[in-house]
Amino acid sequence: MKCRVCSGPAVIDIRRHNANFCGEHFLKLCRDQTAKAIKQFSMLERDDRVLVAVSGGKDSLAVWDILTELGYHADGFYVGLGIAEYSASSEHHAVAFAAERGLTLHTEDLRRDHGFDIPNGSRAAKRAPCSACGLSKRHLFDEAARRGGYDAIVTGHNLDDEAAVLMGNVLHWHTDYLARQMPLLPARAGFPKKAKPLVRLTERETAAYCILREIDYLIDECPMAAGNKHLAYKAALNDIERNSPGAKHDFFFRFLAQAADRFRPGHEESDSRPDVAPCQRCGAPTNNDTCSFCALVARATEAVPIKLGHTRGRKKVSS
Ligand code: Q46
Ligand code: ZN
Ligand code: ZN
Repeated sequence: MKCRVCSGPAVIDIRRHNANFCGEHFLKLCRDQTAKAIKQFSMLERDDRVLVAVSGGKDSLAVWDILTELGYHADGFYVGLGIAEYSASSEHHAVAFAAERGLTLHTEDLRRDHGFDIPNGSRAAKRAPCSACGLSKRHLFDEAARRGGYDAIVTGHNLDDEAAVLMGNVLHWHTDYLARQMPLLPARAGFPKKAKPLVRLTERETAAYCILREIDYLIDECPMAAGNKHLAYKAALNDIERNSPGAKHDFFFRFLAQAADRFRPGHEESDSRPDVAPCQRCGAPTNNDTCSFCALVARATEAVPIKLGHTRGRKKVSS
């Protein structure tokens, strides 16, 4: 197996590119594909201050590493979810990555700063754990970016993630979600722009990137993901991809090129969003008097007697 670029010994085959790559040229391919996605979707300006949502897993550490390699000013933001050993280990990996590279990582902790954790809080609020978790992370990333004056929030979503979400949205024709399934969501009404620069890479490739770059990432999946439909869609797409290399890429990128416009604001099939005003509790932009996160905090803490710590707000752990 020879590298397509230099004919040296290859370390990875990528069937959808019909090519093999040595370590050096595979790392270059990952950086090039990320730069191509940033350019293709006008995700970032060269002088943007970027806040990377870091979980300690392969994708978030890979995107943080690649953006730094590409010369972007990228800081990290980690949210502690209070999910037993998983959260302890994910924080350890995020903190260690930042410390080893002299990068700035801000942290916030649901239990310490907001009085609940995902397992107990979601039960008390009668929400699915991933729903409470997603809502909390979106809110806290937005707020951290607004407070810190960041221009963009970057997440490590890869091609497998986006194709699986698309499959779920198409299967159930969630047209309002299809309208937002773009690799770049522009800034609007107090929310910073959100970008997914890894959409041209699969999770196999981000894992290989981390191994070759000697990035120590959290391998364990969140225990709350078990039974998640998203995982079933990923497995189904992997089956299809095995017989038809490139199908996953075409499914997602041809949707973007040929169908996504139909669901965007301004098009008759898209939904229209009402104006936003500051949340009466936290000041975040919201469509209601109280934002969804503050409503979740109220319900999640009613029945959960967790003592608040002394430290509120973001904590900078490394720079
Ligand atoms: S961390 Fe949170 Fe995921 Fe765990 S509780 Fe669900 S959403 S599975 S990215
Ligand atoms: Zn090579
Ligand atoms: Zn609020």
